Amino acid sequence: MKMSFRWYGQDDPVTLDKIRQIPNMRSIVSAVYDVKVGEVWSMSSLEKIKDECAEHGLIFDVVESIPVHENIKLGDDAEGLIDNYCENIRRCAEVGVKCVTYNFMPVFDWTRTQLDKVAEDGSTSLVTYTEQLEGIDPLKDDVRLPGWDSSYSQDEVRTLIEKYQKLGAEGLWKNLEVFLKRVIPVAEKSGIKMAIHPDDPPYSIFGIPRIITDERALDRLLSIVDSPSNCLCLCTGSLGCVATNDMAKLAKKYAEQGKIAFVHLRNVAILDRGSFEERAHLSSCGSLDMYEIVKALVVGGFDGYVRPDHGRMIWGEKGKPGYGLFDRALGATYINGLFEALEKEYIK
Ligand code: DNO
Repeated sequence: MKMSFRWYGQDDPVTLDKIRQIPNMRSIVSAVYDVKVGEVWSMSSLEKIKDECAEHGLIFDVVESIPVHENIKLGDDAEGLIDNYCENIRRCAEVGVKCVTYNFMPVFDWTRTQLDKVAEDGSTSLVTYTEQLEGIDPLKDDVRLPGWDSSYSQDEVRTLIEKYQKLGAEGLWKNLEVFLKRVIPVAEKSGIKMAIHPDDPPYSIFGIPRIITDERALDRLLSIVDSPSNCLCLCTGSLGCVATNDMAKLAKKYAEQGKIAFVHLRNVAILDRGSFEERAHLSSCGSLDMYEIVKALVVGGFDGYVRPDHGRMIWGEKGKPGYGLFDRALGATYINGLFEALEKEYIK
């Protein structure tokens, strides 16, 4: 297992000085944020991230994400944008990146209805309550939810939503297929594993299709291009917020197939009707059995990247929702403990 931590670059209040002090920290997960989605990343921006990480004894070898432009997902004049995407993969490889995370979620990336739900112990975390989602109609209301790309105006968001509603799930699959058939061979040649992030949450919202939601979808995705570079980012908190996704089973199956390039470890409490709360990483804090999930990875032979995913805000920390230092560092330490114990037990 290669322990990693997400870093949002120089503006991130969680600095590399701090990240390097977390025990067993190895890799930095980052991206180029100085150009618009769809454009080519400059080599100097990539090299700067690499050098800064190296100065702190860390390796920049995971990218999260090279975002996929909406026109690629919509199959609308996508050719040149896919060319740029391939070029970005080649450039990432030049600075030593080994794994690139991406998602194929229409319009909205991860979606929560509240960012600061106060728990009994005074910590706050991100939650999605279905009753709050049901009160929102993005076609009528002016809404902004956390995780959404703020570069779109409300009118642009409405137009996009209508296009996706028309496209439907099968149309989206078709465009994913076009994308993968172009991108995966380039990644394979560049020595990069492409790790698709599941939809978060893994069900359709506002009548827009979401397709990377369960085991069937993951099987279908992997069958589109047979390549060691066509891989998964197993995000336990995304897939795991619906009880029908058995995370330990999925971890074992895809680890054995060598298809898990990256793991986001996070615990959630599954509530009624699709609602869920993000919780501390420990098994007893949420619905997921983190021990069983890590055991499945270890026994399945997983040797990719792991990062503690979203943390709560604790000890008065203020920062980017889900991406403070303290709770993610506690998560990393817990995850280190699980891996150490399980590797000693099962890897002889
Ligand atoms: C949320 C993240 C996602 C993820 C993208 C990958 O915190 O896990 O935003 O980075 O979906 O493309």
